[in-house]
Amino acid sequence: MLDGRTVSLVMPCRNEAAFLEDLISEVPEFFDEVICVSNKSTDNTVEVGRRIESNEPRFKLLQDNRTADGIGYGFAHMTGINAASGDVIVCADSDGTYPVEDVPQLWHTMREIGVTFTSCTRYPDRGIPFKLQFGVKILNIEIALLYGLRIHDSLSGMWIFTKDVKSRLHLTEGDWNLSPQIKLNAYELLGPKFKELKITQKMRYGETKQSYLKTGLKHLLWIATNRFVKRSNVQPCD
Ligand SMILES: Nc1nc2c(ncn2[C@@H]2O[C@H](COP(=O)(O)OP(=O)(O)OP(=O)(O)O)[C@@H](O)[C@H]2O)c(=O)[nH]1
Ligand SMILES: [Mg+2]
Repeated sequence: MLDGRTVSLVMPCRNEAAFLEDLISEVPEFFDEVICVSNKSTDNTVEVGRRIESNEPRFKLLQDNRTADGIGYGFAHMTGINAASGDVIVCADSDGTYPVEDVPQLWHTMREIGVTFTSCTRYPDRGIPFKLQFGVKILNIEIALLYGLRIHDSLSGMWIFTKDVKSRLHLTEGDWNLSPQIKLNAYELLGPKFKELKITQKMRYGETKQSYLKTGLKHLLWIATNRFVKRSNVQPCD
């Protein structure tokens, strides 16, 4: 609980069996609920998740096996967010890179400045490899030019938002593009109640499986296409 509000943590998860128990054992007490959504894991993520469920009452392992071009990151998030019952919802990867322990401070800042959706930015951070910094920068510029949103981290995978925002985000992207979509939809919906707040990324548990160039090019295309496709179901800012 934070300030009398219940808090849910939603994490997409594919093939994270080796570190899932460690990760969940470190989830701070203020989270009332932890929902991990596996998508076509080929290791024993699901079995490990079932074992954690029997020891950790806050933990639930869900499965969503839909994919778009083999990726289910967005589908997993949609399922997890939909299932989350908290007054405040925190989304973060299940590879240990996002500092979920910083949520109380971030939430405090959100309340102080009257924000209902935060995208947690990893940038600026000189420690992040140049090719990733460069790729994210190009997407940030594309978003600024096409949407008028100045953002430092178009691909951050950590977001904090309130329950009332959840049902109005109208998420549809099943692959990696859910990440820019959630930010753009939140910004369109909330205007100044959308804000980035700085976090410091941590080292990943395990090896990366990400194809940075392929994923980056797909983002570049999606961000442009989305700008000119009618987004009739996103309500304008309050
Ligand atoms: N459910 C689901 N989760 C996924 C899928 N692909 C990746 N994930 C999870 O989504 C999170 C982000 O994936 P990562 O592989 O870390 O991608 P990334 O953060 O861009 O790259 P890294 O530099 O390797 O951290 C991780 O927690 C993965 O377990 C998928 O297709 N389905
Ligand atoms: Mg990651």
